[in-house]
Parts: sequence; C-alpha cells; structure tokens
Amino acid sequence: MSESLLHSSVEERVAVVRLKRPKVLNALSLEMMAQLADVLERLDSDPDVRCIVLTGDERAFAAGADINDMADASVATMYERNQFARWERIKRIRTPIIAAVSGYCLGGGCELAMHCDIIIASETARFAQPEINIGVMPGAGGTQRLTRALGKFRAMELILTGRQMTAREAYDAGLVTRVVPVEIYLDEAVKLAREIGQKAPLAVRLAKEAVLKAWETSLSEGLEYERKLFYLLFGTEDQREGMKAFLEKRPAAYRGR
Ligand code: DAK
Repeated sequence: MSESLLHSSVEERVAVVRLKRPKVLNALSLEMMAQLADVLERLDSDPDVRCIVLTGDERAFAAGADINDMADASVATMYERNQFARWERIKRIRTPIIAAVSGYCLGGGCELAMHCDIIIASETARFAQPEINIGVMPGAGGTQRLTRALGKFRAMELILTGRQMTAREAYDAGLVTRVVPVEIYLDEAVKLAREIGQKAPLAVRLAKEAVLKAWETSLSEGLEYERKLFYLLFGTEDQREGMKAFLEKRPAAYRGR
C-alpha cells in the first residue's frame, strides 16, 4: 500500500513504514504526520501485523518537523492546528515499533524515534534536538523523553546546544540499542521485528504497555500495574499454549487469543 508521503508494506507479520520526502531529508510536514498516524493506526488494528519498523532512507530518518510549516505561525495558529493530537495517536499505538535510523534524526525526527519502542541505528546516524538553533525548543516530547533516556545532564547539554550525537554516543548513552553498518540497518531492524513477531502477541503488547508505564509512574504503582497485566495473561490461550509447548519440548503456535 502506498500513501503519497509514506510507503508501507507487510511481510511475515512485520510492517515496514518508510517516510518518503527525500528532497527535504524527510522533514515531517503536517500532512506526513497525518498520514503516519493513519497508517500506524491501521496497522495496529491488523491482527496479521505483530511488529512495525519505521524508517526513512540512508541520508535521513527525518531532519525534524518541516520548518516551512512553522516559520510564520502564530501562537493561535499553533494552538488551532492541535498538532499534538497526531503525536498522541502515535503514542497510543500498541504494536511495538522499531525505529530503523540512518543519517539525520533531528528535532521532531528524534522525537518521533523516541515515540518508538526500540531504536536501531546505522553507523552514520546522527541524533540531535537542534530547535535551540532556530529560536525555539523541543515541542513533541524531546525535553522529557531524552531526559528520561539519557539523564538530566546529557540531555541538558544536547538540548541547550543542539549538538549532534553520533550513533556510537547514542548507543553508549542508552538511546540506541544496536549500531550496525549502514548497509544492514534496515535488515537488522526487520530481523528483530520478526523475532518479536514470533512471540505471543497479547503478551508482547501488554509487556510494551508495562515498560512504558515505568516512564510515567512510581516504582510501587508500576509494580502494581505489572502484576495486574501479568495476571491478565493467565486468561489467554497463548499462555496455556506457551507453557504446554515448553513442557512438550516443541515450538509454541500462538494465535493471539
Ligand atoms: N524543514 C524543512 N526543510 C528542511 C528541513 C526541515 N526540518 N531540514 C532540511 N530541509 C531541507 C533544506 O531546506 C534543503 O532544501 P532545499 O534547499 O534543497 O530546497 C534540503 O532539505 C536539504 O537540506 P540541506 O541542503 O540543508 O542539507 P545539508 O546536508 O547541508 O544539511 C541538515 C543537513 C540536516 C544539517 C540541515 O538541513 C538542517 O540543519 N536542517 C534543519 C534541522 C532542524 O533544525 N531540525 C529541527 C526542526 S524544528 C511539534 C512537533 C514537532 C516539532 C515541533 C512541534 N508539535 C506537535 C507541536 C518539531 C520541531 C522541529 O523539528
């Protein structure tokens, strides 16, 4: 299936969604974000899709929100547009999303990668929140998610200077979980997505929900939440199947029930 600013395909339970505005380094226009929220929601409700890979191209994952959309905007325009609603829709996707990042991953691009659940980077990837260089600050979660991912001091330095981090630095700081040669970054992400796609889908979705909860709550509330989701899984056929298959020394056949 193709949208004008995105391309998406599904194979072996893994959907690959590609941002497609290469001439402007995949700058995230309002229209592109609308299409992205639509596509991700559609994939999220497709039972055959178990994991999503979100990517750009070798030169850029995305160089930020499209500055043309914001340059002349007033407070009222920004408020009326309510862009946050689209980002909120992306935040609510329950299927795991892996960002496969190469090249520039800046501003809104970095914030979009941080809306994903795992980030795989090519050696050429560069991460930054450069909004400070154009007179503003991150607005789609950068000050909060980068700080939670890297800690206060590293995040503060990056956000106040707009400096680009290399893939290796992002790996050392814990933002990225794998750095691989540019030739294989997408394959690596798809391979990981297929591995996740083999697991019991309800357990995967609830586990994602529980990990995300850790960002937003105290330890004791998070543990309470985890416990309830854990109990819930004992109401699924896949729990029976997974444990039975282990005891019978055979691979499990999960059905998402
Ligand atoms: N927007 C629009 N066009 C962009 C762009 C961007 N963010 N980034 C690059 N381009 C365009 C360039 O203008 C150029 O277009 P032409 O001149 O060819 O027409 C083309 O892409 C190629 O870029 P360059 O010629 O500049 O390529 P270089 O290799 O020399 O430099 C660069 C690459 C990535 C270092 C440079 O393009 C750059 O600094 N780009 C801007 C990066 C940036 O400042 N990003 C942050 C933007 S602010 C919100 C949600 C999100 C946001 C805000 C609100 N809400 C929910 C309310 C996010 C804000 C941002 O991301």
